[in-house]
Amino acid sequence: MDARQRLCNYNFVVAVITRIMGRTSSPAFGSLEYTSHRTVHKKSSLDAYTINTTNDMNYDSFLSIPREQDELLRLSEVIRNKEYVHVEKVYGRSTNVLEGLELHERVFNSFEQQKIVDYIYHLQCMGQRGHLRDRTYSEPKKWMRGKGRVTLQFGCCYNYSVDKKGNPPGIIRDEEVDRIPRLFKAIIRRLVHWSVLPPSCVPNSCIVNIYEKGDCIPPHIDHHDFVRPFCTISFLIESNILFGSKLKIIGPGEFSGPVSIALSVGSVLVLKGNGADVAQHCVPGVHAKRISITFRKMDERKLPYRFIPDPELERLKASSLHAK
Ligand SMILES: O=C(O)CCC(=O)C(=O)O
Repeated sequence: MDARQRLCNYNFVVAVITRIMGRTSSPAFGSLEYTSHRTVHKKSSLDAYTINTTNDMNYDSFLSIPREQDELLRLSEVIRNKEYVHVEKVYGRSTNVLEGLELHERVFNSFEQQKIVDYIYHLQCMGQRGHLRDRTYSEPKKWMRGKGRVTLQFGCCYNYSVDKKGNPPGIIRDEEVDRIPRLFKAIIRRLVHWSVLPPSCVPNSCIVNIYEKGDCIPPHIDHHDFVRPFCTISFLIESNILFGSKLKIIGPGEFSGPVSIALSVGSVLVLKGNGADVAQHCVPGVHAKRISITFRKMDERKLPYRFIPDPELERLKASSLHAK
């Protein structure tokens, strides 16, 4: 039994004891798999949780900043870099392949990171115990260094390459995964209210990547089943992301490219324009455990057949808080 499984078992025991004692657990963790009362359609425990608690809990409290004044202070501390330039010849033309990239740093502080990461570990435990929908949680077999990383998908099932059933890369429209959890909706709300993402592009899907030491994501351009902009939030360690019109694969988890951008902890990288569509990007094998969450809005023509829009996300509009 490895440390992760021990933690999973520990969380399970704590949750059961908590339930027996009739208390609810901390909202940051949620009592996801154990809220079995009034279950509506228990295909996934996360679903049961979402359905049962829609009106019970204000998800703002997950990332609570008590007063508007504090939020303005926090907002003023965000560092935004929107001036990335790297010129390459693309189809014979000099092109800034980084046009459209933005890095917003200090969007999440260490306290918030802790809540988010703890919650992700909790989701991972649920996945390991089979309490999430089949395609929500995926833990690939490690057969060589740099291969595979744990992923959790919400909102839609995305296929990175042709799967066992012959589905091509992209959104698998007839596959269901769990809906976006409340804490992640609170994150989206912040991204829109803090002008990291425009209200016209509120994400309705996300992928959590849990990288162990040595795990990577190879060079790619995100599929056009997702509209632009989309964004990635980084947690646990600072790591580099490489960009370039043609990134090179040197070996397992080893890549090279002309531009390396340091993704600080709590930062949000926004991809659009050439930065999303001309340049490839990749994360070389990480030096220690890392977690990222990529939020994306699906092209309306590619929505899963049984997709139900989330009213809270639909209502999201730009707040009166103004970014720098
Ligand atoms: O982990 C990251 O920062 C990058 C993730 C990514 O490129 C993706 O999910 O497509």
